[in-house]
Amino acid sequence: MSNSPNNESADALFAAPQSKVAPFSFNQAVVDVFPDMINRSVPGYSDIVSTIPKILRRFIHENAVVYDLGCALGAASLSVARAFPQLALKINAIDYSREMVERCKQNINAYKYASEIEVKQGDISQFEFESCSIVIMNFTLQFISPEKRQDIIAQIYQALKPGGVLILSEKIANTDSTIQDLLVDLHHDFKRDNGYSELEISQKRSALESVMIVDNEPKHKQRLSEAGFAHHAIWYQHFNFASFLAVK
Ligand code: GEK
Repeated sequence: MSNSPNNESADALFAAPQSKVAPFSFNQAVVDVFPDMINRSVPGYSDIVSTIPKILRRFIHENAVVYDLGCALGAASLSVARAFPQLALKINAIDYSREMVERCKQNINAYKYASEIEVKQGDISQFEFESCSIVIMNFTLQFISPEKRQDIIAQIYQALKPGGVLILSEKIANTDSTIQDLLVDLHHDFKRDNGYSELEISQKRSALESVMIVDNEPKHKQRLSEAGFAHHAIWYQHFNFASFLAVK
């Protein structure tokens, strides 16, 4: 599936043996293969991106302020803008990686929508949110230090208008170790089925070890409740990849 208008390359970043695997970073090499990488690595990614607007139909309105936090190449922002061509939304797409932001701007500029999509480089753990109706955080919180996560969710809750919604997608860990092992194995099968070799799977795993720290479902739910969200649930799960929705 294609999420960007640029020529896309296949992800072979971890195909050759590396004597020392460096921690994963969202650099130019990753940006160049990102749509291929995320679709072949994250079960349910394209379903989630295409279903988000169907959920948002119930929350969206003319001039709604929308945040796409950790926007990467803008897949979620573009999915929303495409789905509501009649609405002038104010979509704020934010990402920490300069290289992602540059490519994201090119993607966004290649389309014309009623909605304004503003792409900005920024760290969402230090961001000041304006009042908004919708926040999308699609596989981003997992890359932020665990000690900053509660504060980010609390800031999002504060910024949302009553009746506003947060969509939070994450890789999650299962609290039952037998099920956790099974889900990890099924995820590796998913990657094998998508053409990744054992070496690619294991080197990518090492690269992500210190960079992507996953929480379990009770931890996410506790964090959402503590921030103030009275209503939240998982609306989608494929193996150990889940998407929560939380309503203020
Ligand atoms: C999608 N949402 O395609 N502040 C801002 N951005 C950050 C931060 C931070 N502190 N830390 C990491 N990022 C996208 C996919 S990818 C998911 C999101 C993945 C950014 C980082 O630069 C990267 O672009 C993104 O979060 C995570 O719907 O690669 O698995």
